[in-house]
Amino acid sequence: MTRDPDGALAGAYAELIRCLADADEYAATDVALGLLAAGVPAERVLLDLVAPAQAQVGRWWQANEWSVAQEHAATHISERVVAAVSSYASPRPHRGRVVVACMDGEWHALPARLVAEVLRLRGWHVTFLGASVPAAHLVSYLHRHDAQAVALGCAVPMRLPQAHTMIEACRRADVPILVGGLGFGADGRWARRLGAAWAPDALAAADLVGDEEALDTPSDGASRLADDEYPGLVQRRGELIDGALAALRERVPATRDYTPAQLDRTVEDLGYILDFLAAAVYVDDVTLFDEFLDWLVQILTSRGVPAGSVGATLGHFAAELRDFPRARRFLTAGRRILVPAAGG
Ligand code: B12
Repeated sequence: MTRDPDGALAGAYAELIRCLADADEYAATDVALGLLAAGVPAERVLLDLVAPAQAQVGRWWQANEWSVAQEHAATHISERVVAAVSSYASPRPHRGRVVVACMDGEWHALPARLVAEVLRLRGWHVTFLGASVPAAHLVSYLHRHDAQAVALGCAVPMRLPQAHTMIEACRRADVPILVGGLGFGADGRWARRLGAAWAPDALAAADLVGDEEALDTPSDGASRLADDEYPGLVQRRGELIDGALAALRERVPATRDYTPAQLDRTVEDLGYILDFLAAAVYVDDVTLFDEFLDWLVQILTSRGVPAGSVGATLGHFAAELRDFPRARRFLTAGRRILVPAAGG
C-alpha cells in the first residue's frame, strides 16, 4: 500500500507519457496496474493519470510536435489502459441505470468513457453508447432501457447545435440530462445556454447525476436560439466554401497548385471556420468564435501557415453574408483579433 498516492501518480505520469511516446501499450497497462496494486484508487488512476496524459497528447498535436498517427496510437493505448483499470476494479452496480453517450457528430469517446467508468466505480449501472449517437436512436434506447439519467459529452463547440437537438429530445423523453466536456466552454456557459446541467469533470458528474433537482436546469437563452441566421448559414455552407476557395486562389496564386490532399485540408479548414461561426451564432456568443480563432491561429502558425490568410477569408465571408448581421459582427470582431496575431 502506498502512503503517497500523489507521489506515485506523479512518477507514473512521467512513465505513462514515455509509454505513449514509444507506443508501448504493454508497459502503459503495467504502469496503471502497478498503481492499483499499490492501493491507488482506480478513480484517481483514470482521472489523475490517463486524463492529463491525454490532454498533453492534445497539446503536442496542437503544437505540431506529434502527428495525427502518434495521437491515434496514444489514444488507443489510453483506451486499453482504461479497459484494464475497469476490469481490475469492477464493483457490481447497486444504483440506477445511467446512459452515457457522445453527441451526434462527436467522436471524442474517451472523455465520456472516463466519466462512465467513474460512475460505474460509484455503483451506477452504466451503459456506455460511445461516439456520435443520433438523437432519435438515443431516445428510443432510453425508452427501452428505463434510464434514470443520461450523460452526454461534447468535446468540440462546433457540435453545440446538434447537442441542443439531443438535449431537447431527451427532455421530451422526460429523462434527466447531464452534460460535460470541453465543448460546453471551460465554465460550462454554453450548457446553461442550451438548458442543461453541466459537470466540469467526472467527480462533479458523479455528485450531480443522482440529483434530479440539480439536473432540472432552465435554459438562459433558448428564445434567442430560434432565429433564422443559424439555418441560413447551414444552408449556404457549401456555396460559401466554394466562394472562399475561389477567392483564395485569386489572392494567393500558390494555392492553385495545391495537391488534392492540401486542397482537402483547406476545404476542411474553411468548413471548420463556418461551423464554429454557426455554433457561435446559435448560442449568440462571440467568445465561442474568438476562442476558436485563437486556437486556429496556433494550429496554423505551428504548421507554418500564415494566419493572415484567415483574416482575408473572414473578410470574404463577411462580404458574402450581408443579410446575417450577427455573423458579420462576429467575423468583423474576429478579424480584429487576427491582425495582431498575424503580425500587423
Ligand atoms: C484523442 C483526441 C481525439 C480523437 C478522439 C478519439 C477518442 N476515442 O476519444 C480523435 C482523433 C477522433 C479526435 C478528433 C478530433 N479532434 Co480531438 N482530441 C483528442 C484529445 C487529444 C484527447 C481527448 C481526451 O481523451 N481527453 C481527456 C479528457 C479526460 O479530458 P476532458 O475533456 O478534460 O474530460 C473531463 C471533463 O471535460 C469532463 N467531461 C468530458 N466529457 C464528458 C462527458 C460528460 C457526460 C460529462 C458529465 C463530463 C465530461 O470530465 C472529464 C474527466 O474529468 C483532445 C485534447 C484534450 N485536451 O482533451 C483533442 C481535442 C479535443 N481535439 C480537438 C480537435 C480540434 C479535433 C478535430 C476537430 C481534429 C480534426 N481536424 O479532425 C477532430 C473532431 C472530431 C469530432 N467531430 O468529434 C481539439 C478541440 C479544440 C477546440 N477548438 O475545440 C482538442 C482540444 C485538441 C487541441 N488541443 O487542439 N480527437
